[in-house]
Amino acid sequence: METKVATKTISVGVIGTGGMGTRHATNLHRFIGGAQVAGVYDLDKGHATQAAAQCGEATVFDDPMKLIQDDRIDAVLIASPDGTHAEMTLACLKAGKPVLCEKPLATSVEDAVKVLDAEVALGRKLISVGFMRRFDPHHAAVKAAATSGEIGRPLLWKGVHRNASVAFGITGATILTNSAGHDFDSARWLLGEEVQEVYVRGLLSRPELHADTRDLLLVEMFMSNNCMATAEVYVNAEYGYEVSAELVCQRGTVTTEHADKALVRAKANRGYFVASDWLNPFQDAYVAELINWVDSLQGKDSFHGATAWDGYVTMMVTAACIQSLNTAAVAPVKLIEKPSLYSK
Ligand code: ISE
Repeated sequence: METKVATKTISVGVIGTGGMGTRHATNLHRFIGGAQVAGVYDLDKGHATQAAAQCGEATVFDDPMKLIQDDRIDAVLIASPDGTHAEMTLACLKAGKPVLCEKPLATSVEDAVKVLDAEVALGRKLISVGFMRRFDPHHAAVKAAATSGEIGRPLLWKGVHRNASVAFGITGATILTNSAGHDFDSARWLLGEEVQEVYVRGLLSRPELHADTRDLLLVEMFMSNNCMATAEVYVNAEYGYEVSAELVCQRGTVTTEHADKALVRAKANRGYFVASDWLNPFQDAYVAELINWVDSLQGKDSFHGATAWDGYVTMMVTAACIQSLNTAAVAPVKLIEKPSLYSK
């Protein structure tokens, strides 16, 4: 990540102040000493104004492009709807500003390639992508155990990704683009290998849903170096939100721990609460991601999270998964050669 003058407070503009954008903005304001929220934008100006009020002195912009170009903004955090990410990220590159873009980096292969090409042409890594599981302590512990060498090399990644519910009529393609991207990134990152082929099947969990819905997906990934990965992505699990990952290694396995540690006795039951969405289970990860991002902008550290290359690869895997789901056949993932910018 590019360096700025060390210790300069980074003025961040936040685009999109729905649940995720507001969480990032308030995390920046409360927990990140080296940054301030200087601007916010949302299509719903009322939302933007509410978020600004929680973050001190932020200016409410009425146009995201003006926020990106404004001299008072050093860096941009994009948390607007998925379909806007590529265009906003390209505008940040044009303005020469670092950007932390929520996943997905793009919603089509064409746009992902456009963004990657633009950054490679610029020759500077300005883009970071919000695959926050890379900063989650539970996932990081799995990575550390796997790379310790104690249990041999990882062979298989197994993921479970459950959401309580999603909007009526959502398609398998949207779930693969919006939700499953986390699993593709987690598998690549934890195995340290690239996806070569995928096979996806999906089903409709309840007859009362739209007939085209595929809300329970099984994804199989065949990876480089003779590794495999498999994910259950179920977005209408009703009971709550859960994510886990397990690595089967040559001489042992390692699995993420659940975040909720308190034993609760209530309603003739003894057990653990389950979160209703991702904001609290991944709160530590969101904060760690922001700390590392801002440190990298201040020249104190390099950014350890996902780059535009990872965002591009995820979109390529997503497109292959959509093809596989539609054809019930194995689909190849054909990546371009990794530009040298991302090997540094
Ligand atoms: C959401 O946008 C997220 O990022 C969550 O982590 C994921 O679990 C959910 O499916 C997405 O919609």
